Amino acid sequence: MSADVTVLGLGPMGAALAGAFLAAGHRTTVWNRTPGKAGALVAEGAAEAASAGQAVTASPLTVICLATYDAVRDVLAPAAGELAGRTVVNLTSGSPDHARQTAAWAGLHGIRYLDGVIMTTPPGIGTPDVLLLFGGPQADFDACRETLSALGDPVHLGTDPALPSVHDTALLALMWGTLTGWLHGAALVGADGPGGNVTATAYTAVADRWMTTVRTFMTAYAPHIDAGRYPGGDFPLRLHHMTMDILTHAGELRGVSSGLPELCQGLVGRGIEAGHGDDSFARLIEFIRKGGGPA
Ligand code: FVH
Repeated sequence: MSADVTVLGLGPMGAALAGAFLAAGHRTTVWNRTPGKAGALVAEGAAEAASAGQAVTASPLTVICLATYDAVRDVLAPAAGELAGRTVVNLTSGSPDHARQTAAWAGLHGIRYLDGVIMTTPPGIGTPDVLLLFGGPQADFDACRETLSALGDPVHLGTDPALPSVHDTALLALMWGTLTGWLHGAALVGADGPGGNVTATAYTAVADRWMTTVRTFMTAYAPHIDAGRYPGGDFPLRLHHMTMDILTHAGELRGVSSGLPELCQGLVGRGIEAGHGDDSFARLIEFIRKGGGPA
């Protein structure tokens, strides 16, 4: 038996969520502040409710996905009575404080609450390996895990409702850092030789293989960060710095922007100047953390 689910908010993401629940066979009730956005979903079998309060009484589980947490408060507060004893999964983007405050509010009203983030854009919803991250009581997550799997791969990070938001920004940092490095590489290979003879597509096929090695670096360095000890092994900061010279020089030869190599080399240089040339790359976390460097 597929569980019934209510979706509050039919922006691009809310509509994609509702569509995925319908596609997975869940009886789905939808509501949006501004009428007129439910037509396509109703045609696919959704029930449209006249108010948020009416919508939440249709299902044991309500998924809310609005523009802001202020909007979430505006919508949920008047429906608090109807929501008591039911579960709310909030997939609105916000800060860790937003998540904790909303969880505390839900607790006061006897509402089961999970905070979550979606690590994709609307067209990715319903893809089995797309990450959706959740925080809140384990039992509440377990109770709706199967329903949420209609959206992608739901992962429970822990009982703290702020954990998804904390990971959201960290994963965005990883994405933009990685994409900037990839673009820099595409600019380098595209500027090589007369007319630039390596296409971004050809370069990306090789870069994709290289990411396997980059992942092994992350996996090896993470315990260094957690332990606060950074054994350099056969690839210490000193060697990173020398290798970065090659990158800087290659950019100069091809007239490619020097912003990224300068950023990397500046950071590694600070580590070496502070006496950490024999340490691993992970030592640089101390120059990135709040305060910008060790005492
Ligand atoms: N779209 C995306 O790619 C990203 C991917 C990652 C996560 N986000 C977050 O999802 C939330 C919803 O995003 P959205 O794309 O659906 O569109 P938004 O424009 O952010 O939200 C539109 C809905 O919010 C409703 N809304 C706004 N203010 C209020 C309010 N005061 N009371 C009730 N509802 C409100 C709006 O209603 P309406 O304007 O149609 O009446 C839409 O339903 C968001 O947090 C992203 O960061 C999406």
